[in-house]
Parts: sequence; C-alpha cells; structure tokens
Amino acid sequence: MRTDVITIFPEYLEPLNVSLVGKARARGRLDVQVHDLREWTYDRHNTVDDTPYGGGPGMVMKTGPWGDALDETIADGYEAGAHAPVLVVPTPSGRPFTQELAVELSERPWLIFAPARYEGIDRRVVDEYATRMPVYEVSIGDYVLAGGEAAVLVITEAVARLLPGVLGNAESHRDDSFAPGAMADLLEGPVYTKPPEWRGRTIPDILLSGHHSKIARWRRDEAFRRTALNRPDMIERCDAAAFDKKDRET
Ligand code: 6GU
Repeated sequence: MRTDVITIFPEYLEPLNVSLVGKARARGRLDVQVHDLREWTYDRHNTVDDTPYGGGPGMVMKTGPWGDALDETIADGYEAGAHAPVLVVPTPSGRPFTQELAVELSERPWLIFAPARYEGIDRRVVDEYATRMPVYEVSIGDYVLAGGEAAVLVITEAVARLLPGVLGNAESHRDDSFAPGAMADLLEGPVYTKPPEWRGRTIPDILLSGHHSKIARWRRDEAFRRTALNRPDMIERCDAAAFDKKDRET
C-alpha cells in the first residue's frame, strides 16, 4: 500500500517511523510519503488559510495550495506506479471511523490523506477531487481535535496492521474487539501472564485448568461483562439469540 499525507506539520507524522507502522514501512509493505503543504505556497508568508466567506470565527484553508499539492502528489504517485487513489479527509464532521472502514481502506492500494487545521478546507477542494476519485470524510470520534494529523496516525495504524504480512500472526486480529467473527460485537476481556501471583493478586483458576471449552466460555462471559459496563449501547444492539445458541454449545 502507498499513502501520501499532505500537512502543514510534517513533523507531526514522525510516529509513523515507529513500532508497527515503522516496521511495515521497513519491510516494504507500506510506503508513506509525507508532504509539506507550504511547498505549494508562492507568497512571502507561505499562506495556507484565509478568513471565511460569510464571516464567523477562525480561518479556512485555501483552495490554491491544496489543489496544487493534490495534483502534484497524484501525478507523482501514478509516475511511481501507484493506482486507484482514494482521498481521505479527516474531519469531525465525517463518517465515523470504524473497524469496518479500516478493513475497507486496507483493501485499497493508495490512500491520500488531507488533514486540515483551522476550521477546515474550502469545500470546493473536496467537491473537485470527488469527481476524480472516491473521497472518505472520516471522524475518529465525538470530540474536536486541533487538526486532522492525529487522526491520520490513528487511521494509518488501524489500517497498517490489517495489511498482509504486517502482524506476525494472522490469528492476532481474529479476536480483536470490533473484529467480525469469533467475539463479534463484544469488547475483549482481561488478559494475564506470568507470574501467577503479583502483590498478592492471583489469576483466575480457570485459566490454569487446561479445560479449553470452559476457558473459552469464561472469556466470553468476561467480554460480555466488560461490554455491558463500558458499552451498554453494544449490548442493546447485539443478537441475544446467537448468545443463547453458543451457550448451549459450550
Ligand atoms: Cl478527523 N479531525 C479533527 N480536527 N477533530 C476530530 C476528528 C478529526 N475526529 C474527531 N475529532
């Protein structure tokens, strides 16, 4: 996969050199190109924003730098052999970023991120590129960040770990909270490792029993409990009949 990130804070994307994403890049599974939006400004002050039409607080990012940056980034990507770009615009007014959307994006060969600062990007930029490629306006949650760069980090990490050959063990995302399949619709429960006792705290006996079906049942009960506590909305949406069926099986 190729990703391009166009930003006025290239150094904000430094964490993409670290940990799982850094390894995916080092192994050649992911090519990340970070670009400074101000390279596409031609005035003395490298202006990227201006006051909003219609008045109001804050500043709006200008069409000119974004259009030139996107055109050149797209042309360079094609030149390098990339194809089928999609534009990802992080914004608190976008659709929710979910595991399902992470999977969808992980199946694309080329993502171009356009994170905004200030009050956002002039609408005409999204409208223009939407005629040329799929555009995903994405929010990472119901709160307001100062800019989309942190969202680019979040989305890139969620997507990169789904790429073939990035996680050591393909099983590693089978039981993920929000993964379709085994523990679908439940959050993950607690986990333990050695030593068996720490500061007087032991681990649940069942985990030492070697009784695999009972352990699986216990894990599911714990997952259910944690979900009920932290995400009651997910319990309301879940399929109670499917749980009852599984309980009869185990
Ligand atoms: Cl993607 N951007 C900003 N600025 N704030 C957010 C967000 C994105 N998602 C949630 N809040």
